[in-house]
Amino acid sequence: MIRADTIVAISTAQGEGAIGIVRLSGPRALDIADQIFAGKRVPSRTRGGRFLYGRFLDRAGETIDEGILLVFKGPNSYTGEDVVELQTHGSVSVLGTLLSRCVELGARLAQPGEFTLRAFLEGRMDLNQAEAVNALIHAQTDTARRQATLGLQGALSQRMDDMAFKLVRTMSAIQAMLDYPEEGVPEEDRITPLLEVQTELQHLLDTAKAGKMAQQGARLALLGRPNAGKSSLLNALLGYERSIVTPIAGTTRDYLEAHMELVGVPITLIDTAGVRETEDVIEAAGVERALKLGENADLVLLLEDASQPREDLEVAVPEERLIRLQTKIDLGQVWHDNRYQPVSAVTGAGLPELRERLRETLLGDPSRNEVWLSSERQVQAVTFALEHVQNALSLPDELASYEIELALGYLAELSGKNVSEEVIDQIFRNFCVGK
Ligand SMILES: Nc1nc2c(ncn2[C@@H]2O[C@H](COP(=O)(O)OP(=O)(O)OP(=O)(O)O)[C@@H](O)[C@H]2O)c(=O)[nH]1
Ligand SMILES: [Mg+2]
Repeated sequence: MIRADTIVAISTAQGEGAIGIVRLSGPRALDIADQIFAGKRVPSRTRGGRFLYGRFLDRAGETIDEGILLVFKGPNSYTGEDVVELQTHGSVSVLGTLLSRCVELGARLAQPGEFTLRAFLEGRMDLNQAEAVNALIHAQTDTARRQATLGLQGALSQRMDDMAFKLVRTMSAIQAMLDYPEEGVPEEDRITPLLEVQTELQHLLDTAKAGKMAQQGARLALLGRPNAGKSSLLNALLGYERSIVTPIAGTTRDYLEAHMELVGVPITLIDTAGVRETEDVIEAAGVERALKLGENADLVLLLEDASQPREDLEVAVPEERLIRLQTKIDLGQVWHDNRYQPVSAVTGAGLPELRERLRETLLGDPSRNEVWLSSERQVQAVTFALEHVQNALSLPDELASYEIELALGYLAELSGKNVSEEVIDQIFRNFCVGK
């Protein structure tokens, strides 16, 4: 499929840098390059995969900058079309002028993610891989990067293909059975592949939580009575003194956020005001905020001082989003409750166990070496596929065959076959311009 228009964008980040890149893709990319570039060779008469050194010119023939021009001839390029990259000094003015010149010569400004969209439409990558490109660009942690790289290499699509193969095998077994009922079909062709696919889909769904966390991160609120040690624990987890700590109850009044990576997840830690009844209007407003933040956080660390008589605090947070901590354990423990995990911000005792608990709660236990489901779109398709595989297991042959076909449809949708334009738009809208 040949697209008529040629797109252009600045592909490097905004602002000054050592190098900046303007990228062109489409049928006129080489023609525009010929007009903008002056060097020993002419871009359109160069073999793909080459780079040329020369000058980039404006309309009057004056030099905008010196630089390097890279030529990729379709279909051997990122988008599958002719692609040209103009590498110059990373100057806002140089890049802006080059971009305008390309538009003057007939290119159109690219939409966010339009280069990758073209790569997808040209069949250079499937939709899972396109999503992984964006995930990689936005990856904030090592875990997120690893996952995106796996996705980019096609790990998810490979698993889909393996499952589709098994489903097709069952379908033909059923077909044979319907056509030649007297022959009979061995169990391993009819049931076993379905059971295997069922297990595999369930397993994939179990990775969704980790996938979402690794990509989107989590908000962790520290809640407790005044002086419970919230600010001290925040500082201990961060590794520096971010929040003010004093022996005076009511030190933290407004909430405070700090960002860090914990167990491979981008985390926003939120220190809050100690919860108590108070006449002080400022403190009362802080307490109200604290409780609200707790309700909206992905996880609440509820802190209580182990060295003081119990002063229970009830919060409106469901158990699965709650980790109870007994603080200042170095000062001794005057009460016991095995729902509480002991920690000390001063000695660091219990912090490794807390990190481990956070890893389990936030990520579950998926293997780091396998690909995790990372988008709502993927989770939905896998959920539906699983539903139909389960139906196929419980229904008689004629109906099972139809259910398998539906399951196959959802697996195909995952890699981008038969998806609506709307879904595709939605995915690429979140991309950067120039990718
Ligand atoms: N020995 C010991 N002291 C601690 C520990 N954690 C906090 N403290 C002390 O307890 C006091 C209160 O600590 P903060 O971290 O300010 O407590 P907070 O929960 O933030 O208090 P508010 O901001 O008032 O709600 C300070 O004097 C800290 O030094 C701990 O693990 N061990
Ligand atoms: Mg505090």
